[in-house]
Amino acid sequence: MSVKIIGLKALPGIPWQDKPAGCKDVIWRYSENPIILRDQLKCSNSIFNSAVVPFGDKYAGVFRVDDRRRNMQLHVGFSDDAVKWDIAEERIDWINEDPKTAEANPWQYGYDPRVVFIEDRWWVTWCNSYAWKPTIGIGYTFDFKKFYQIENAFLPFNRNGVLFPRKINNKYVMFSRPSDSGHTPFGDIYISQSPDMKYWGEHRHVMAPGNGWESKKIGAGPIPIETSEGWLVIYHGVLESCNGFVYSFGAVILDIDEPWKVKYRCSEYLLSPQKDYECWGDVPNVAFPCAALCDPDSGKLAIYYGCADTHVGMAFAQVDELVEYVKKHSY
Ligand code: BMA
Repeated sequence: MSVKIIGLKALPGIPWQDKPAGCKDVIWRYSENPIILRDQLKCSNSIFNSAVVPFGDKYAGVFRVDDRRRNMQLHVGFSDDAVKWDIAEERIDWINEDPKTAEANPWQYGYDPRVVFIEDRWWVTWCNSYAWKPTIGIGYTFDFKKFYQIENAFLPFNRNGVLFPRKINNKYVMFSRPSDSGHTPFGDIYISQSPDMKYWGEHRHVMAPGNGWESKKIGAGPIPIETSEGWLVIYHGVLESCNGFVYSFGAVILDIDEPWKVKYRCSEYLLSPQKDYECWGDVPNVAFPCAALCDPDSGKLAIYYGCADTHVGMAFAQVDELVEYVKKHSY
């Protein structure tokens, strides 16, 4: 492989699929999509925008489950092969060890989780309700059994908080996307930095909306992947049509030491909602990526994305091909 993938471990047991003959795209969908169906749980109206990670020699994840009261909840799940998931019926019951934090921020709702291992634990970020307004919640777990919540990173209104997988220049680094209280008609990606996961500052602008497919708003997706070419970041972009928003995803490569600096930004989307399960559901025309699993030796990549705010799909790529594609179509 021409592109080196840094800091990731080999992935066992995933039933990878090769690019289908004749496929012209750099990303291809899993043939059995969607991999998680909306009614997999007794309590679920829908299961989508979810985060998965390697855990021991298997896989674990935090899943967005909108229950049948249409409340947005986070549930833990486990898998042997990263495709068939066993998701808990009960939502995660966050432990808040600081009574002042617990009092200030009782659980209301949470959605669109991301999960990443940094140093000694798995960190979870999500869109968390504070005073019934969205901002970035943060928590961690050592074992996917007990989950601890700490202070929210920011004031409302904010969404799409995504951590980098290691400190950069001795600071934790997180993307976020300041927003409004509703279905925000704007949105740029920013970076914030923190010495301790509690106090966030040194905010930097990364990117504004761009070409048609991402002309309304953008937001970071899976955890960035460190490569010899820079941070490979998959993100969603939104187009506003006469029939509502259309969520696709694309990719950008950021500078390793100053990740607010864009090196290459792909002018085209990589995947847009075109299959029935992406176009039909509670919110039509949504492909919303929240996680990616990457095997460093083979460069195989599996991207997990919410489909139509209803179920979870999976798509594959080859990291070196993807990096070359982004560079070739950069503007
Ligand atoms: C965004 C978020 C996502 C959702 C998307 C499309 O604002 O709420 O959770 O997938 O809208 O409805």
